[in-house]
Amino acid sequence: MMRFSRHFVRTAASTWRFAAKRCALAVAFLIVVTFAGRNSLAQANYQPSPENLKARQEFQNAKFGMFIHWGVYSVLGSGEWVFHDRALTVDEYNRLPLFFDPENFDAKTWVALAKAAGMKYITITSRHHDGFAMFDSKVSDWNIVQRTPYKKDPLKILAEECHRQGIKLFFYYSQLDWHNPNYYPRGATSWDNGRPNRGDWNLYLDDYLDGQLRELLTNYGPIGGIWFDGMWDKPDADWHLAKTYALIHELQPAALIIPNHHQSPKPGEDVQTFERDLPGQNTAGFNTTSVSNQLPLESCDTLNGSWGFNIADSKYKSPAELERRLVQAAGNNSNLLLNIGPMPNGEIQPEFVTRLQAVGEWLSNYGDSIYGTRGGPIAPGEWGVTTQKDNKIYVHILSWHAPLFAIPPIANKVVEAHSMLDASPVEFTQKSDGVVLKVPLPKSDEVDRVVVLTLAASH
Ligand code: H79
Repeated sequence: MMRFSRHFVRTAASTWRFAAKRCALAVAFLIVVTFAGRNSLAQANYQPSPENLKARQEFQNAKFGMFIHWGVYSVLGSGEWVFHDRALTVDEYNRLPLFFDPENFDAKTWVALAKAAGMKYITITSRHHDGFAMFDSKVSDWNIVQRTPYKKDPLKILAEECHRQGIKLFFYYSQLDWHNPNYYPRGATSWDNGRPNRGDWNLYLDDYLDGQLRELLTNYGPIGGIWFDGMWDKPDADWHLAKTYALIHELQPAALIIPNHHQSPKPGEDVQTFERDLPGQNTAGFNTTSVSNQLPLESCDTLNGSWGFNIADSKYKSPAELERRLVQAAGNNSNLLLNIGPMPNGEIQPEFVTRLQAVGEWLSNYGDSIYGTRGGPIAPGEWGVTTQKDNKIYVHILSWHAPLFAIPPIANKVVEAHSMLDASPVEFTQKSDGVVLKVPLPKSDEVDRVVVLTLAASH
């Protein structure tokens, strides 16, 4: 009996141990499967977290952001594509960081300018297509701290200043890389720049790209999100998006993923962005015409014609053009991300500064019709757009030639109308077939005649 029971006990114990081991294995297997599944499946069934949904609302309320293209390419004053456009070799381009020493870079001035312009967030290139990290990266030495005489991390300095001044900071990140040999097979923009004809694509994505994103989402405090660019270089490649997107959402659930891939939004993405276009218009020729009715929208454009500093580009948009652009974006339910390319010495050229300050001044009068609004009830047209907030509709008349201005029917009763210019009342008649506003012709320097309609609460 004793023997039996000892034997039984031993057997039972080893059976239990075996079962426990098996069980642990099964659990481990399940965990692996669940996590692997989470990467690929969870983004497919992506449910944005409450923090993310809140961040989307805040993003939409912000309406106006500053885009900054700044890198070692700025030294040549020929835009951010100079590596490609001059078909330089990697060895040649490797010299550029040696001359990048922005002694006048002052984050306080940059952030103060964004604020003076009425911008609520900044999106800066953490690295562009040259793959050069403008931040302290341990993933490779192709970065500003290790390769330039400047030796500092400007993104760190900028992030701290943004946090101090209450501006959200987003990082632009190019998935396309003209420098790393593991960006292979190469894409549409490739040229023979001295890289070997082999490379490990998985290593590029899983170690290099995800490694740098982990740094950006860990070392700079809470960030607004990641603005991806360059996927269009290899539209059919497997970019391991589910894995990368899951990583971002895991590290910072409120960070928004904003991909500039020119396609319809994919699972895991939080904002749809349009390059040099209002949503759906595709005047640039490479954007998609399908516009999400779920995601916040953003449209980006340049203040002159260039993204990175271009010494030969004097096609500055006037303050009036910029203000109209912002109004049109808002009326299309979109943000405007307006770009400047600072100089290699860290300064922002005066032509940008004065124009941005003028837009800021305009916004100090008209901001109520932009910030916190959504696209209004009337379809945008040649004449202008509408925005709305609470019980107000802002009719932005950008072009009109008669003292009477008619708009289509509005569901709620209009109880009051006034001009934002001087708060003077605007005469109007509302009938079932539309609303007619009496608006005197514009003054010659008037950019946007904003008529504010106050609606009765619906019953
Ligand atoms: O960072 C700025 C530009 O450097 C970058 N995006 C902005 C925000 C940019 N790169 N290219 N473009 C903008 C223009 C897009 C050109 C394209 Fe094509 C036409 C992409 C796809 C078709 C050229 C031809 C590149 C691939 C094929």
